[in-house]
Amino acid sequence: LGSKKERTLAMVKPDALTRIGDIIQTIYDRNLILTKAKMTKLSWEQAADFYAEHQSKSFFNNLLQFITSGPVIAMDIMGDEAVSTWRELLGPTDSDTARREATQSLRARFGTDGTQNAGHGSDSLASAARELEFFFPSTVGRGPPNTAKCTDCT
Ligand code: DGI
Repeated sequence: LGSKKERTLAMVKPDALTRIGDIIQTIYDRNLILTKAKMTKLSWEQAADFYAEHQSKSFFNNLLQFITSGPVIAMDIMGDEAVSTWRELLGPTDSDTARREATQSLRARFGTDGTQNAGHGSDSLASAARELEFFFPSTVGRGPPNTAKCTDCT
């Protein structure tokens, strides 16, 4: 009643990769459904594309250095207001700020600082669409269909 089913792109950054178990537990505890996951190491060019909106920022190089320093895990998560719910689970951008808050968050638990902050979440439905396509490109027109049916992942 009144709730909006959404999907969002969640990404576990290199500093929190070993905490993937706790992070997936947190997703399920909040009634979000993990429908796809992929571990990959981004090239510098891919990272610059993903974070293109920040290219003029002072922290852009540090951000790319960090995000390309090791593998990331991209996840397609679905549920009621998934975009804002996942960002709420992440907490404030700066992990140290997150640790000063009363409520626990993933960045408070697993982040390091303002750059190494454990995770990413799309900030709008439009960003989610773009970022989901970035990590999980539509297979239409890309060769033979995948015959492995997933009934509850679309
Ligand atoms: O959506 P968020 O990840 O919370 O934050 P954002 O989209 O404004 O910035 C993307 C990432 O860039 C963020 O997760 C960490 C990094 N970043 C943002 N603002 C700063 C920053 N890094 C540093 N060092 N300093 C900043 O002010």
